[in-house]
Amino acid sequence: MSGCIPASTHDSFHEKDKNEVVEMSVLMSCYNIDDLAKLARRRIPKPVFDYVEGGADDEVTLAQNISAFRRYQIVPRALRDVSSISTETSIMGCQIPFPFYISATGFSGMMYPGEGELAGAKAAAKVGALYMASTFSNRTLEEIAGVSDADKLFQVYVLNDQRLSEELLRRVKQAGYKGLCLTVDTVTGGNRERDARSGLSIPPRLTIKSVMQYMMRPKWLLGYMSSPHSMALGNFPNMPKVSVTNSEAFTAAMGQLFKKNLTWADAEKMVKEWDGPFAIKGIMSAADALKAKEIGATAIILSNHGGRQLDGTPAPIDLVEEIRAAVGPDMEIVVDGGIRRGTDIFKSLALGANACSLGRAYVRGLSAGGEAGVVRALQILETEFSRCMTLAGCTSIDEITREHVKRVD
Ligand code: LAC
Repeated sequence: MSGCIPASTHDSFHEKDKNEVVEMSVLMSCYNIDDLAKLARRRIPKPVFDYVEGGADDEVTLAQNISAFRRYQIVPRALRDVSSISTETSIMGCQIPFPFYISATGFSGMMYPGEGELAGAKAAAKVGALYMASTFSNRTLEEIAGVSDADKLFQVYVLNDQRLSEELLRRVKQAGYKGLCLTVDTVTGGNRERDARSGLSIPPRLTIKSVMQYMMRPKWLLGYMSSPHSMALGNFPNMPKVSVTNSEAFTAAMGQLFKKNLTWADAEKMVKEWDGPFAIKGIMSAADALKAKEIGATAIILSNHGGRQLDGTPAPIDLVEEIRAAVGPDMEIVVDGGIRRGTDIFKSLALGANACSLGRAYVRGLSAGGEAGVVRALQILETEFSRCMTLAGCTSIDEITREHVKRVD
């Protein structure tokens, strides 16, 4: 039977439609963040998956970031009118619909070839969430700023090359990023043995060790090979390409790129020059939290870089209470590390944090399905978090207090 629309057009239209419906139903059948990881594992090559999921040394900190949340139990309050609840709050001068946001993760072009960071930024804008762009994005900071009018933050690594660093900050201001976040836990690369074993190189290369792994993901491979952005350090077009062939080379490359003698005096200068919401990411002690406050930072992000840098450090959730007591009520505290459930976010807030930031939790969505996958990750956490608030008897973020959580050892 033949219709009026030429068969080929007709078919390709329906094919595209059908693919989108199938894709949506695949994503909708991911019921939690771990399900998104399972889907990502089937879609991206093993070396890239391991780069995302792996940690340093024995991955003790990586595991503890997650398991530490089990030390805290939620104490719900009963018989409260929860017919209407609001999850809205603010962080870094931005109004946000729920107390978590997308944290900076480098090289998104490896997780989602082509669009890379643009997919995450568009997804964030779709649900009103905050997106933090990384210094080491594959797309440029201007391209990321350009995909939506939504508020965005920028994560900065200070480089050895002072001129490049200054130029970067000038561009960040110009592009309209609302807040700056200085990462301080990456003066050299962590020892990531999974990457050495899987033969990961940055940018990915077909090595003898990894060739089969890449061939097994032809859709990813095609997208990666055909994108001009995959190999680029978007923000530094003139910098020689970072080409890292194993974890020792990664450590060496980081050592060369990053300013190793960065001090509190440099951070203070940056706070003054930025003159706006400023976070320090990688704070792990009350003493450093106080120092950050003293130099005028408006926020601290409690983070061990997702267990990717120094193994053996505590889980961020275990630091919240002590650090909140040290800095007082006004400084913003963000918990970064191990967030997999809405209840983790609730526990963080109950202990004294203002918000949580997501690394792997959103990258799993990105790797699983680009923009739609990130939207799915954010929706999952939003639904879980607001359900948790409702069941705990809280109708607004202010109502989540220390009494809603108890520590069990
Ligand atoms: C990492 C750096 C790039 O964790 O932030 O891999």
